[in-house]
Amino acid sequence: MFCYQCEQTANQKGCTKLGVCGKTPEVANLQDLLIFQIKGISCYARPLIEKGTPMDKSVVSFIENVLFTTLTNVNFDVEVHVELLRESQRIKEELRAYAGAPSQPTLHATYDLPQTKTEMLRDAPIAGIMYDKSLDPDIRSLRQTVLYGLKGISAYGHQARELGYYSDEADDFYILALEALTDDRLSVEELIRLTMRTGEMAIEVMKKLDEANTTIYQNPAPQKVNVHLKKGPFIIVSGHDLKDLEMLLKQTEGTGIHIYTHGEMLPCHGYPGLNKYPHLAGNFGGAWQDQQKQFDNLPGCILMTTNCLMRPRDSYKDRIYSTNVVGWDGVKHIGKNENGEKDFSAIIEQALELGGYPEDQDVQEILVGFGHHATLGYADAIVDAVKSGKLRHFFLIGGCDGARPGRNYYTEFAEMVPQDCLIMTLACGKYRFNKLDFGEVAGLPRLLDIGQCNDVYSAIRIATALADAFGTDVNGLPLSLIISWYEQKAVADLLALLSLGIHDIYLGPTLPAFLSPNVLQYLTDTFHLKSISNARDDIRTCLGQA
Ligand code: SF4
Ligand code: SF3
Repeated sequence: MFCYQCEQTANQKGCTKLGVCGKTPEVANLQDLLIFQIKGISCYARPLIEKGTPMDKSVVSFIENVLFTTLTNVNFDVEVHVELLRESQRIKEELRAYAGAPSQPTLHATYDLPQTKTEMLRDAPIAGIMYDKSLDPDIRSLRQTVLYGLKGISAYGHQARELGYYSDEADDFYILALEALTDDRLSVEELIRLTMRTGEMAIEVMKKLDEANTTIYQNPAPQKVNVHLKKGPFIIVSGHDLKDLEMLLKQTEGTGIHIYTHGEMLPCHGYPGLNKYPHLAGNFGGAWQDQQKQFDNLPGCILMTTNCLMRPRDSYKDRIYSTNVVGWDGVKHIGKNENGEKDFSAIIEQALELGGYPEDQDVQEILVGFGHHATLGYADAIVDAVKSGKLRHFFLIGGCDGARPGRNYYTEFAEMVPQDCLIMTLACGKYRFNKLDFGEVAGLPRLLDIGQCNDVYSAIRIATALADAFGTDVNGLPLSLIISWYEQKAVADLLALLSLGIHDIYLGPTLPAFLSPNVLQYLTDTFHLKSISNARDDIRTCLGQA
C-alpha cells in the first residue's frame, strides 16, 4: 500500500505498512483499484458529455460514492470495496457497449476487473500512486491534489444529493477531471488550471449543499447548546449528515430517547428545522480523534453518518452503527430502502435497553448558529465597529482537528487573539477552543461558530459581503485565515479559497505530503500560502506588527 492523502500520514511521507488511520493494506489496495476503475469509467463517459448526452445520474452517484468511500476515516470494510469494484466493472462494460471508444485507450479504460478478491488484489499494484516510478513528481502531485479535492467535493455532493440537490456542472466535473487525470499529455500548467477548477467546483457544490440545508431546515440562527448529558436513554449522532439526524429525530419522537450531536454535527443545533425537536438535547464530547476514549463505556448508542470513524474498541463495537458510505468490518450498517428511507429501530431498541445515565449532568452551554444569514444580520454593526476602531481584525480559525500534538497551536492562537478582534470558526477544529469563554466585542460574541467544514461557503459569503461594504476585496479586509487540515474535505476547502484568489492563508499543523517541492513553491509564490509557525508570531504578522 501507499497512501499519503491525509495529514497524519506515516512520517509525513506515506503509509506503506498499515494506515495510521487503521486502513489495512488490503483496503488501501482495493481503494486504489476503485479509483483506477472510476478513472476508466470516466474515459468512456467523457465523450458522451462532450457530445451533449445527459449523464446518467446513477453513474455520477456511483462515482461520487466511490470517491467518498475512499476519503479518510470513512470505510474500512473489505467486502464493501469488493462489491463496489464489481459494480464498477458492470458500469464500465455498460458504458463501453453504449459509448463505444473511450476518450483515450489507456489501461484505465481497457482494463477488465477479475472476479475474485484475490485476483483483484493481485492486479491492484497497477493502480498504485507510485506505480509509475518515472512519472514527473509535479504531475503526480497535481494529479493527487485534484483527486483529493474531488474526494472532498464528493462528500459534500453526497450530502446534498441525499437531500435532492445537485449541480449538473459539478456532476460532469467528476468525470471530466477523473478522465483528465489519465491524460499523459496534460502539462503542469494545465494541471494547475484543473486544480483551480476543482476549487471552483468545490464552491459550486458547497453552494448547493447550503441551498439544500437552508431550504429544507431553514437558515441557522444563534442557539445555545448544552454540552452535558441528561438522564435517560440516548443516541449520539456523529459525522456531517443533516438528513440522517432528521430521520432519527422523527423516529425517536415520544420514545424518551435523547439525541446528542457529536463532532461536526454540532452546527445542526442552529437549524430551526432540526432544533424544533425537543429531544435534540445537546452536544457530546470533542472532535473525532477523542472518540475511542469518549465512546468507551457509554450507556448509549452511536450513529456514524459520515467521517470520521476510528477503529471501534471492543467495549463499544456492538453499540456503534454506520450508515451512508461509512463502514467497518463487523459494525452494524443501516442502509436505505428504494424510497431513501432508513429504519433505525435496531439502534433505538438498543439505546432503550442501555437506558443511559441515571442522573442529569451539570449544564454547560455553548453558542452556535452563525451561518452567513445570521452573521450578515449583524453586518451593519460589524462595519460600524470596524470604522469606529472598536473591532480591529477578524480571524477565521477553523478546519479539521486531528491527533497531533502540534494542534495545540490553534488553542493558543484563539486564546491569544486580542480582545478587540473577532474570531470566526468552522469544522471540527473548533473543539480546540469552543468551550472557552471569549466574551464580547462591540456587542457581538467574540467567537462566532459558522458551522461545518462545508460552511467555508458561509465564510466566503460573509467575507465577500464585508469586502463589498468596505469597498475592497477579501484580501483587502482586516481578515486572516488560520486553517487546520486533516482529510480531503479540507483540501477541497483550501482549493476553494485559492480559486477565489485569497492570499496569505496560514496552513497547518504540517503541509500536505502530496505537494511536491515545486508545487508548494508555486502555491507560496502565487498565493503566499504560509505554514504556521507559533501562535504569538503569527498573530503579530497578521496584525501587521511583525
Ligand atoms: Fe495513512 Fe491517512 Fe492514508 Fe490512512 S488515510 S492510510 S492515515 S495517509
Ligand atoms: Fe473533522 Fe473528520 Fe475534517 Fe468536516 S470530522 S472536518 S476531520
